[in-house]
Amino acid sequence: MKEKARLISDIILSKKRVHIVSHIDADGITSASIAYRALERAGKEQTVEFIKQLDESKIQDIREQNHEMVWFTDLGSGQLSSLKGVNCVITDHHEPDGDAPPSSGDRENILSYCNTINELNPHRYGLDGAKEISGAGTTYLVARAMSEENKDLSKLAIIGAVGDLQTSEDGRLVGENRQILEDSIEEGVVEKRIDTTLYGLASRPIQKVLEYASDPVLPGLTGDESNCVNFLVKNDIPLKKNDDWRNWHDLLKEEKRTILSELVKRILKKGYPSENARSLIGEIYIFPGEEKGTMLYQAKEFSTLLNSCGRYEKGKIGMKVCLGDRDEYLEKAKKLLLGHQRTLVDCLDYVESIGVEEREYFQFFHGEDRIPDTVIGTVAGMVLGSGEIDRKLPIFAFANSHERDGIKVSSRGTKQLVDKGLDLSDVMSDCAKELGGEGGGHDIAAGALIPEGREEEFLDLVGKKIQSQMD
Ligand SMILES: [Mn+2]
Repeated sequence: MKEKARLISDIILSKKRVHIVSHIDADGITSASIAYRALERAGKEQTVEFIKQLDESKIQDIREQNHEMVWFTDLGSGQLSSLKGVNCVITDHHEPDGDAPPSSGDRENILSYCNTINELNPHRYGLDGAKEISGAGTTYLVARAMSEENKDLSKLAIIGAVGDLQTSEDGRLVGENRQILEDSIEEGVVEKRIDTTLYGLASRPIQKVLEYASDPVLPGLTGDESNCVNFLVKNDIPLKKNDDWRNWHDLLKEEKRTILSELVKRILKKGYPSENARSLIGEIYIFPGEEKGTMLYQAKEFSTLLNSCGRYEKGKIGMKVCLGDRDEYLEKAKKLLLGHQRTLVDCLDYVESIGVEEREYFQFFHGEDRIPDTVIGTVAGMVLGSGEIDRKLPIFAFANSHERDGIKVSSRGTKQLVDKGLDLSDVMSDCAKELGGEGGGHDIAAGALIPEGREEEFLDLVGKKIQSQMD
């Protein structure tokens, strides 16, 4: 991959102007930010655009714009054969499209093919694009090849990987991501710690961290603020320091230890799986250069902020924050997040009211017009992680997509299911294609767009496909 990154870097450095086209989520926003800063440092002129999906009409637009060079980040590999003749480079980690040569086989052949299309993608090297490196990671490798000075951009690659849920069960980044993590630690922009994996450590009061916990669910505490307050008081944890709420990073080591061991006891006593207890503790990534007590202090929260910019189609606001704005654009980003959180609460309430229907090989719900297609994937993931439904079946969620004229489908699995053979990327792309739609993504999380009114047919195909994968 280093070799390939160097080649792409040489191509980019030979151009004057580069147009960046990136995916509009945390990984895509960090990818574009890495590319933007690297180009700026190299004295290039650069423009950026964020898109939800690289479809045929978008490719046609780009073709007609006649850019000197287009740099696709966090997308492009799935549309490789349609991009022939576009003067471009690609740094991506999604599954390459079916018409491209296979990712295994004769190494020389693969490398020579890759050399003609200038794409950097871990799948070409037998690496797992869902776990080992993200779009921001592949983009970082090219930035790093462009100049040693870009080593500090490794921080953004860490945010991208965390945002794309590449960490393993114990919170750790693995594979190529680990190398990037080492760069970032050497550079002093990231620190790794063993701590709790619960969300909101930097920006929420402790009782709110417990109340909002969803992965894992804390029995008797999740969703019940007064129980959370009582729990802390009973364990002699002061909630405030002077007049301010304490956050997790304000706690003493012993206080953290008390809370965690009490939580583990609670989870086990209520009969939840021991892996829930284990998943409470893991590796976390923090940024010493950011203000403690803000959302930018920890990778998980930083990436959440960027994802909410993406969902409201405000990729550029997220990018400004990545590039260092801590003022106007940070405030805008926070407003988007607040709105997003309200939306999610409403959506979860809706799913609870309609219920999740179980079939033999999967479970599903339909968000109709009540769940925006931009958040349907997140909602599906939250429902699967809620502790209220069976985690032994992957979940599929539908939502009407007016903008794209069809039905958006999102699916989420678990690591256990993937280990047993589940590959949602294949499920979504095959089943959608059969109905004249399109789909793809990762083995553990994938999406599709299918024609209206074909949901039942789609589910039939999905059942058969999963059966064939798991048997
Ligand atoms: Mn990505």
